[in-house]
Amino acid sequence: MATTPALKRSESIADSMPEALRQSRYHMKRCFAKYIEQGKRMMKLHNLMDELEKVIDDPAERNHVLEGLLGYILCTTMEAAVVPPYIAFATRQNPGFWEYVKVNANDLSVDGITATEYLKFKEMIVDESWYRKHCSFYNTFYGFIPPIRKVKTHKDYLCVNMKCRAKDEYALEIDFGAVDFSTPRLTLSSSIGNGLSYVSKFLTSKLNASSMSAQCLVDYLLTLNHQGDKLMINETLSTVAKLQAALVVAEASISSLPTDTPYQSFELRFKEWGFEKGWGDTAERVRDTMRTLSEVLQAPDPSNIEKFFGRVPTVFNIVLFSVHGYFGQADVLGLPDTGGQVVYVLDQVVAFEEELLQRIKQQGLNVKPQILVLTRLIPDAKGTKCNQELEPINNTKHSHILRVPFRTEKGVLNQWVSRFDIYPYLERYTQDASDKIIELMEGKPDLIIGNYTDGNLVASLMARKLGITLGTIAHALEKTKYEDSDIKLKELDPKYHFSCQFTADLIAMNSADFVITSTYQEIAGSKDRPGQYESHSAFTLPGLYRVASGINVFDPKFNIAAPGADQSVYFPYTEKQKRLTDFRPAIEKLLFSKVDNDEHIGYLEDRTKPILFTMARLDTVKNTTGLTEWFGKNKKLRSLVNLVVVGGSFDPTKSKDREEAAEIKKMHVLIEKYQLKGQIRWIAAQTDRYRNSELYRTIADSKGAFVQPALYEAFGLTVIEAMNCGLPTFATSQGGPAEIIVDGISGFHIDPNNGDESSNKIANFFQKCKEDPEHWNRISAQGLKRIYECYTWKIYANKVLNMGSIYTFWRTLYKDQKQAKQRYIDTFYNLEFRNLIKDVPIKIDEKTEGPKER
Ligand code: UDP
Ligand code: LCN
Repeated sequence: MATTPALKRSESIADSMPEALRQSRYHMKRCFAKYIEQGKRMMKLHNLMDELEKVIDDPAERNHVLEGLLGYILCTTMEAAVVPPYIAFATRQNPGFWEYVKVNANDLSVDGITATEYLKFKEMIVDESWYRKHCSFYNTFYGFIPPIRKVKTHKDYLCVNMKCRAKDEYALEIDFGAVDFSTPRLTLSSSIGNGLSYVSKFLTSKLNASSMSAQCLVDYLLTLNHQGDKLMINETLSTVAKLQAALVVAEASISSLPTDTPYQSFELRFKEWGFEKGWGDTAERVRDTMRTLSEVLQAPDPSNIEKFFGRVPTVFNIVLFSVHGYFGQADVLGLPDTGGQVVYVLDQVVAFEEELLQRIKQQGLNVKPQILVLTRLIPDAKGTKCNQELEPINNTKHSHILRVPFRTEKGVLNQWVSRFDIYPYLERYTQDASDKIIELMEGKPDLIIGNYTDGNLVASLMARKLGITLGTIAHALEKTKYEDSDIKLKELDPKYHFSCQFTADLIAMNSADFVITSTYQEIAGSKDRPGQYESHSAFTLPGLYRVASGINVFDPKFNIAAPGADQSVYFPYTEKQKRLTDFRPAIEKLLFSKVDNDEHIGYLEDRTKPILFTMARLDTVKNTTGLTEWFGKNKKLRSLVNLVVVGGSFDPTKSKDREEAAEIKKMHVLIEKYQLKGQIRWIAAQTDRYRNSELYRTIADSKGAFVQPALYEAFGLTVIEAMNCGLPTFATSQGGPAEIIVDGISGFHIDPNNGDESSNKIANFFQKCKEDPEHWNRISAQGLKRIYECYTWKIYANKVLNMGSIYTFWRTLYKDQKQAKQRYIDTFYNLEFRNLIKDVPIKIDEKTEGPKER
């Protein structure tokens, strides 16, 4: 479509749409009549466009309409709810900016509506379709349609109850915005995700605005301690004036000392003046930190504020929650539900510990940091170490995995539980885990970080209980992974328990002091696609509750801190001296032996061809079967390369994971259907990251490429692993990878919904490499450059620890509002979440062990 004009800055869709419709009134009357022809339903942009195409069949005429304002408005439409005679549009001109309008199809009149009104339209559609289904069920089984009040079963109740929802004036509506009105907000889409730097700016104006706020900073510094030992200042310096004066004296006194004089040599004198440890390890560092604080107190500015908080000793002990399992350091990757999150958390701990040790040394302190990763202890550990309570974390000195079992009324639960069914165990787990943590750490941690819905919920419950700063990491918010997962609640809930999951997500994201994301798109999407968090701003779970304001993506709590890949494992194929040559014979067999066994099936007839490689858990959303089908269909691609797929296992009856079993079956069907034997090698899930890294590099030796074809990928660690190994990478345009790779430069984007286009793009690459081998080298080198510039754990750890420090102060400034919001969250948790988990079946163990519940 040709480029269309945007609205003037001041114009809303509601203002401009009447004129846009007037300009093409004849066509629009017909088009809107067509939209409502089929009655109540939801329409996506492509449905709206398809209908429009049918109505205006002359392409020139159609282009004329679409090139105008109307085309622009339609293109900003994310979805439309058709409830004759109205069509309600949910439009989004820019990330985070939504506007809702309704158009009367009879007279094309336009009215702006609120998010709530729009959601009611959606509910009416769902209500009607359920009621219809309900009636037909009764008709079939009982030969009559029930009057609305005669309900027998719980299901009936829900149906009838839901029938009334859209019209129910008192239906439950969740509005976090109403209890969160005083914290400052960003206003530009481009600033979203830069919370840390904006908090420094907001702090600047707050500290500038009143002497009260500067006193808050002094009061905050007075609270700092490590296990009861005061840090930075003591009560002698209890006011801004006293602190400022003492800083001048202290700075003057150290300026005459050699820069490397250790703190201990002037510690006693400083103590008399009211200073405690924590300013630095040497005279130079102490002086610099003091100068920074003096400048902040004199005339605050964001860079000094950020620098000062980067140095304040606030965080020594961190607890990370990554609850669902299998969580371990060996033999777990590729097991159901165990993917990138485990890799991320373990690498994150190593990076945190290194950064903490460096900071503590520079603060002049003699403190051992402690990091605990809390996960679930699974007695039936299937040969992994997931039944071991305490496990030191590799490549760290002071960090451990602490496993605490799930308990039910029958005692300890022995078996693995899918992440979708995990909710009933979490409250008791929080209690048990908190007790263990406090025992092991001999006190409270300074920072709690949750991972994924379950870990975030537990982290928020514990942070609330102990009054600790909370950071959350979603990894993947399930809501956007499944199309229309909100209004399809009734259909999806029995399988995925999304009602619990979305409720838990809302609780955690609203409890968090800061939210860590891997990419911008995770928060606010792109021009055309809403972000994962953004999709929680307004939505409805018909029959449960309506969310008028779930999260605000302009909240400065959002921060992008992208993970890296362990570069001692994932290094370029060109670093010959480091290559893990011991794996060569095993990898040779893995790729090329001709037998089928438990580890691999299929074979590669022509081993001189480059290898097209993919590796992922065998989830539907990973689309490994999609890639296999694209390959099967594309003759040119098949002539150029072999396909190697790592993922899942081969016997669907043995898989415990619902989605995996279906995908396994599909893989077998595709191999048969496209006669792929001889050109495909399907390798079962791999659990050794060292061997995997060598596998990536072996594929690079073959001048092959990595493909990440997911229907949607939140971030995609495999993408950066492959790029770290120097392997040219094709990755989905849907989600995080689109931000990691600059298309055509450091790799390629592929559209998972357009298999032909994607497989041709891959085939063209290999064709081009055949003609110009330098092409392969260029993409490989650019991929590495991109990684080194943006995706390393060092950058990550520095950013996140700065967050821990600055948000710990920030939350004290908004204490009252935070408390009010917490009360709202508590109510939501108690009255909604606790009820929802009652519908999730508790797993029955074949054998249980451990103390029985009295
Ligand atoms: N992985 C693995 N073996 C497999 C499949 C995946 O070791 O059979 C690893 C992969 O190397 C990566 C992680 O699991 O480190 C997957 O992370 P990603 O972010 O790509 O996806 P997720 O599984 O978290 O959705
Ligand atoms: C979960 C996912 O789905 C991936 O996209 C991420 O890379 C992984 O977690 C680590 O954050």
